[in-house]
Amino acid sequence: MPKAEAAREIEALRSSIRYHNYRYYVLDDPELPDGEYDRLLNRLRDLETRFPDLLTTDSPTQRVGGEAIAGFSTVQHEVPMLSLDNVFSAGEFADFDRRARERLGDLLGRAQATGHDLFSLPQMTYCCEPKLDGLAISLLYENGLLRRAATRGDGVTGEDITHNVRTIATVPLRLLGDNPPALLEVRGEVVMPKAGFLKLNAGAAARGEKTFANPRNAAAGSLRQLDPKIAAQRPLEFYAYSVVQAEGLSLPASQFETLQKITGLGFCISREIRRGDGPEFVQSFYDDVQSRRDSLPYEIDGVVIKVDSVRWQQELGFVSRAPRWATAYKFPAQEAITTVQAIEFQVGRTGALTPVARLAPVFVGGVTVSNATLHNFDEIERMDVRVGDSVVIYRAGDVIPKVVRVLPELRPAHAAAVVLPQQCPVCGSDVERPENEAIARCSGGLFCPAQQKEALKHFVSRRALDVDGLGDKWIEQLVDLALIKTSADLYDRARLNKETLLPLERMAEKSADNLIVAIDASKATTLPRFLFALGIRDVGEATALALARHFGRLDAIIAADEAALMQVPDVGPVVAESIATFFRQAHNLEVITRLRELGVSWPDLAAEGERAQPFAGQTWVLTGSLTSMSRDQAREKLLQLGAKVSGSVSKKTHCVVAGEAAGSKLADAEKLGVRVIDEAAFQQLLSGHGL
Ligand code: D41
Repeated sequence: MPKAEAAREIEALRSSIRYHNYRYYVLDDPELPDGEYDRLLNRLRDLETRFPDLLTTDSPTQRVGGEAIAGFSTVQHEVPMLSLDNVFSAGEFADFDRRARERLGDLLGRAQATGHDLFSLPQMTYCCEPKLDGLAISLLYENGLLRRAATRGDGVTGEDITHNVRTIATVPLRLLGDNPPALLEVRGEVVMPKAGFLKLNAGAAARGEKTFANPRNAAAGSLRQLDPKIAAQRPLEFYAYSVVQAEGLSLPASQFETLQKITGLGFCISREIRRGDGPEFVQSFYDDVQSRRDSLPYEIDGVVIKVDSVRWQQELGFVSRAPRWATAYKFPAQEAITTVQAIEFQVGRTGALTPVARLAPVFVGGVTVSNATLHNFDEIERMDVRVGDSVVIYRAGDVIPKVVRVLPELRPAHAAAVVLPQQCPVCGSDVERPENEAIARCSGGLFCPAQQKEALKHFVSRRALDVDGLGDKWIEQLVDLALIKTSADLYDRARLNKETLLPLERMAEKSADNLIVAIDASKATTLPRFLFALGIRDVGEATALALARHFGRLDAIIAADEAALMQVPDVGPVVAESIATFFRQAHNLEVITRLRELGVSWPDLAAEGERAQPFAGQTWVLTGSLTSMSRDQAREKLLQLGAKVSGSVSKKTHCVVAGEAAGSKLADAEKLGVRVIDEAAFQQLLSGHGL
């Protein structure tokens, strides 16, 4: 191929790849299947190898081009990177809003805006952004090419991290468009998405390597590497939040519109950014983002509120490195310091003793917390937590707060070390803690009322036998009154009937009737649910399903030895031993026999291989509400046909079932061009497969 022709093809390929990167990363709306994209990239690589002098550093193949660097050089920020002041409440934000408007009122030569007059000042328009919890960096482009990427540092002097930042797929190496600006400086946040962080840590843990405490540290650690090959393997993303220099590009006089505009140059911005007027709008934005915090792909620690008008921004200026026109409005702290008043041990379903710290009540992340988990005895020893200690506790989303560290310098002289009890605090049986295990267990088994209660709560739970209305409080009373001990007792009408139920606290005629009906209704179940309900150690829903699929019948599972059990996908020696041990216990077999005699039943499945799995390899997503079956039932049927069921739509989704009032997942599917079917079509499909 003549060189001139190669040059033309190379340019065309680069421009096409840049465009498809933009569709994929910025618009989240890819046009090309992955395979096609790879084909373009491979063709470009191939041509660049054959014509090495046509290789340029802005080529999409050159993200991990360079060698490791010897050390970081420093960079002077021409425009200082400002910091942000914080507010923590609606009242504090109202003060920020008032100050800004009063100041503008003065500056614009209007009447001094005080007291009542303030109300005559128009509302301020704000650009509202989530506050991503990552690292602020600055990107400098000359004639459309990425020249330099630097950390914030102290705001004036940062470090050159261009070699690592080039590896981030959402950082354009060359700006999109035909007329690149002579100069452009864009600032934003580098984050590691939560999903990528969990995967990275899981991999590190499996290899026995050090894990990162949070996504922010992981992102920072990745950018601090000398060798860009490491950063290239880390799932990092860049989100732009401001433009500080632009030559040869006219920018709108609005923060919000500026951000929209630079998406056209190839930058990603957060999807949560909104614009609106006044503190009320800001508060609704804050509440909305906070309520969705856990489901966002990245961690955030608040929102950032900016005066939208660039003209007003200039009028307001800044004080000691923080703008007067922007503020962070932080979510309540997730960490707090308090003292440990006692450490107690709770006994779980499998007898595991979980230490719980009773705390002096403390307000953290918006709620008052007075208990925190310590996970297991190892954790107590590792942190050396003592009664009387001051500790840092952490609370995220709706998970149980946990003790993260002790503050030894605040330890009182009388602080007492915790000893592992030798006897179960509930039933008095011996506590066992095998040599190399972190978990201590009560050896009482189903003799222990605590284990009885937890086993029963699990048995009736939604994903197990799903007994409607039999909540934890009822189970506790039923066990405390010795009405029931095992799951089989639930179905024994000589023990549990209207007369025996009525003496329970808060039990009325009607609720007793309803409860009996619900318990009876749960008798018709499925093999995977029943297996899961048994509460075998290490057997969660997925393993229960795999066992049911593999063996088809319960008796085959009971009869299986460890070697046979290990034939099941994902069952290793530890799980196989748990299962075999469970079915060797005479009392477990007795309970199972009684359950069957009392009418608990399920259809057998054809063992694996005999039954087709027409949906094997497909990922399905359910959205909206179905009228003919519950979401759980729909999910179960899909699993039976061999499909995987996922909670979110991606390019890889095979099909989305959209029920009534389907929301964002339906929109996602339509955007990605994923097949969508309604409930009627879904039912037809199921019946075609005998379900
Ligand atoms: O998401 C963020 N972390 C974020 C940080 C954001 N959305 N906007 C920001 N805007 C600014 C100004 C107003 C100074 C342009 C910021 C930051 N600064 C910032 N990040 C770290 C220090 C300051």
